Amino acid sequence: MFTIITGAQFGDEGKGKIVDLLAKDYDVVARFQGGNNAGHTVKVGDEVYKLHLIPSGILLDARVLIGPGVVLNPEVLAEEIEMFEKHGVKVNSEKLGVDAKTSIIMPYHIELDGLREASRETKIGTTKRGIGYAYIDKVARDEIRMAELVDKERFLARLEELAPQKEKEIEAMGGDPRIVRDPELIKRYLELGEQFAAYITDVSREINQALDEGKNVMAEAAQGTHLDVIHGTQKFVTSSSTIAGSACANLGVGPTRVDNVIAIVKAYITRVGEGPLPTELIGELGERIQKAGGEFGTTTGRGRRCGWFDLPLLKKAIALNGYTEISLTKLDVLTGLDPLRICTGYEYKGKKLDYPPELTEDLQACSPVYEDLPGWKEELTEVKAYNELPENARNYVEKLEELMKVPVNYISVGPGRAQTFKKE
Ligand code: 2SA
Ligand code: GDP
Ligand code: MG
Repeated sequence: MFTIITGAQFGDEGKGKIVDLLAKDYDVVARFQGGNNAGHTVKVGDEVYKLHLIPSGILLDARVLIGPGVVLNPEVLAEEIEMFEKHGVKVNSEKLGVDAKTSIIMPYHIELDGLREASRETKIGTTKRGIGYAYIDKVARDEIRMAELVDKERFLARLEELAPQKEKEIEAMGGDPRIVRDPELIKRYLELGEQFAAYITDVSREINQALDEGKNVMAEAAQGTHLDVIHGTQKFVTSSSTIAGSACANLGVGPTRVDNVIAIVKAYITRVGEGPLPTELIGELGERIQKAGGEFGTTTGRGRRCGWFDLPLLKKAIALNGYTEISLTKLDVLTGLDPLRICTGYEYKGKKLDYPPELTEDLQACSPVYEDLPGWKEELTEVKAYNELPENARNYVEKLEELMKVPVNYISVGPGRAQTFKKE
């Protein structure tokens, strides 16, 4: 069975939590795009793990893979492995594999990301992790791949070839070009190369073989649908494709092998960084949701902007991903809010829209049209079954399901594994 899990909004829907929950039934879990801009939180008991690169299936028996469409900062991978070892979770080459073609994030990518963001008049609000510049190098065919990082001669030769151009670029943007050939950084990258040599694998081959043997494979996306580099709210997007089709393209698995596509949907909406968010709540109510939901960037700590559930954006996510089921997260956060508002359409230049316009500029000019539902006062975090939910909470879920026309399978009412139940 091949299952793809993606975020249906702007990221941070709770992918980490749901992947961890479902991973017990999977033999392989693979990350297919993005890099350490991602922050996926997994809470087990009192331990909270914030994962940036390693797939969220790591705490179960699954083999975890990082695909060739990921941009990988080796220092971050080393830190993550160390963090797990400190918690008694052994990460070795039997547990984790990294594709030979995975692009490496170099210190100059991070420098360039910061310089470019500082020079932009209209900011994107990137995570400044060098993601965009690593992807630029991938498509420009100037990347350094994992297979080169782990081979000293190849790595040094490739860096020598690329360095003059990188130094020129950094200098032109007012930065310090010495970062490109900094001897300490090069020494560190070579050490990391030695550390990761054993992890190299062919991810496409492994996944296809696993599927041939009847095993279960899960593809885990990072960020969210509307941050997709092609279909998202450009230019306020990340630099990779975050939607389900991207899992096939980036992992090297044919689309005919896909069985399920699971949406992770937050019961409201958040966005971190710049860009349109039609239902954004500025002021007290937005701050209340931000606080109740702990809506702060898992990687950068930035406050996430919060808003009411946005159906037009969800409809587009359903079209882009072809979802077969939905996991609805963070329902508990809505406790005490009355009424609850669902944005069912937009008003745009005097017209009613039920689907987002193609262009970001036009989405920015849309005002939400709401349908109100009564809220509930009860805490939901201890609820263990769907029929234990207050009636108004069930009405809210069922209204969303009716509007989305995709079945809601799981409901999450807290960050812990046990705070999840099936919607019977
Ligand atoms: P980048 O760094 O080039 O990918 O930034 C481009 C845009 O993509 C957004 N982006 C994200 N949005 C939500 N969550 C992300 N991961 C972290 C988290 C974010 C954090 O889990 O909270 O800690 O701030 C993520 N990564 C990238 C980013 O905000 C830009 O709008
Ligand atoms: P991801 O990037 O999609 O994996 O999401 P993040 O981990 O960045 O952000 C989701 C946050 O919400 C994390 O702090 C989770 O622990 C937390 N979380 C996940 N599901 C729930 C839920 O149902 N209720 C509450 N209150 N928190 C949740
Ligand atoms: Mg996140």
